[in-house]
Amino acid sequence: MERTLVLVKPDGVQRALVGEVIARLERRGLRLVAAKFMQVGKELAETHYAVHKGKPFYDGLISYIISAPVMAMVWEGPNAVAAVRQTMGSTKPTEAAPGTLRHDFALEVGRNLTHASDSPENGENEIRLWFKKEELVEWKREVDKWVFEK
Ligand code: IDP
Ligand code: MG
Repeated sequence: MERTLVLVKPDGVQRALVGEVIARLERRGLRLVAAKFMQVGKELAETHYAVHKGKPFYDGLISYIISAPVMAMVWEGPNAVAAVRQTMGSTKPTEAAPGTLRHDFALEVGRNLTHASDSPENGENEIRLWFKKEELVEWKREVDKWVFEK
């Protein structure tokens, strides 16, 4: 089953939107694998966002992500990466489709509430970076057969 890393970033935590993000992913049918509420250190932030190093928004992005706690989670399901990014909406909230989290709860790209892995491969790498193997919970739900075709 495909897995993806999801972060409710500091603005989402401060604005009490952690429950909203979880509720939408749960209702979509995705299965929660791991979750931890944590303060992000500079080293983890820089490793996580290494691909953006050198971009004009990089310093602001690092200080944003370490400015307050985040809710880090792993979710799984068929096409979990694409499904979660669709539920989040486009990076720029003013370009996000109505009904997405970023459309419904954000205005600025530098305060866009959530992170989600952008490919299955990056998902695996990000999950390895943020979680220990023993923090990932393998489980089944009674409802799985009504959500997952196989
Ligand atoms: P994503 O979060 O939708 O995958 P990325 O392009 O990977 O978007 O950028 C990572 C994060 O960096 C964004 O979610 C946003 O918080 C921040 N960011 C991206 N572009 C800008 C920008 O132009 N100004 C400020 N922050 C930005
Ligand atoms: Mg990204």
